[in-house]
Amino acid sequence: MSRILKVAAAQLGPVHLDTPRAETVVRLIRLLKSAARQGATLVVFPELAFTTFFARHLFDEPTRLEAFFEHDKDISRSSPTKALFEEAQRLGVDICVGYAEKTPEGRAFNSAIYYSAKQDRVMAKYRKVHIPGTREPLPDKAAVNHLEKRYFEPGDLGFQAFRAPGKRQNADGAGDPILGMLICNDRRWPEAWRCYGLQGVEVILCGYNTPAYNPHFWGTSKAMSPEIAKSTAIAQHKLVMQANSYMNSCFSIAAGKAGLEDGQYELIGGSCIVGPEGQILAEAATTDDEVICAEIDLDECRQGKEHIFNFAQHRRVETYRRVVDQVGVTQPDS
Ligand code: CDT
Repeated sequence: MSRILKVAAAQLGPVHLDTPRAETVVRLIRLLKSAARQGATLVVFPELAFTTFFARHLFDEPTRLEAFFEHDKDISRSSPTKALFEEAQRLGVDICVGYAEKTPEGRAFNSAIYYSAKQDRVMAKYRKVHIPGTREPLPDKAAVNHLEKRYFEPGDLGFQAFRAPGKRQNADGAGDPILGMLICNDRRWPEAWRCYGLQGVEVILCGYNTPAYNPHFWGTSKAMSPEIAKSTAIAQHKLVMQANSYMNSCFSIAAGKAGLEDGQYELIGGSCIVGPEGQILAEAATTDDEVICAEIDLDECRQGKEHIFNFAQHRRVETYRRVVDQVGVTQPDS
């Protein structure tokens, strides 16, 4: 019995500092419509999809910073973001989208939500856990900052899997697809994937903004050329999506923001859809607005889940203590 789903990643080309939110929403809707035309019923959008990657900037004026956050509790009902959700409802397409969340208490998170068209509501929220970069700007004035630690708290919702209602194709007793969300840097942490793997996740939805070249943070060598750094960043992105999909026997959909923001800050493209054997099923060819689609059969997750990565049969938790008891490295004395 197959459980087939057509899914899409909606890659977004550059969004600039002064790009009005409404203009970006129009582009997101265009991508959504294109995915729907190709038959997709689930579309993943990038991290911080409504704005530029503002964490590279230090804002002196608090109001300037606040303008990048969504302050409404339910962005599927407030302007200008609600237009995207209304269109998803009209098309019957579920969406996962990232945004900068400011809670009524003033807490700031780098968040993603899952909107179910069938239920016409946001039915799951996730907040990025591993916050990269620094709190303070780098002393080197020429450096491109990455101030996520200044602007966001670590997520407090954990890695909670959920089912997408109504996305089961046949009534063979299998439940609706089990999904989990990740945001950018979280995709590099196997602990995050395993938390979802242990809930039987079948599809990971991941939005990202990954710099192509940022020698203060990025790359294995400061001497790396921008070209090598970019191809390495793309290779590492695919490596973690493919390896972790394989090791948790699940599909994954990665949607990036790409291209040159403000004419000088380059983000990698490489949006992709990966299968449970670690194989790439679809991959973006550009660094601009682009939709990629794949038909996925969720039952293909079973081979791995029932055999090589059958957790119940093979995991040896008595040997994994360090993974939760220890944060940093403790080297052996001898
Ligand atoms: N957005 C995000 O999390 N980007 C990181 C790069 C951080 S470099 C300090 C990433 O893992 O792609």
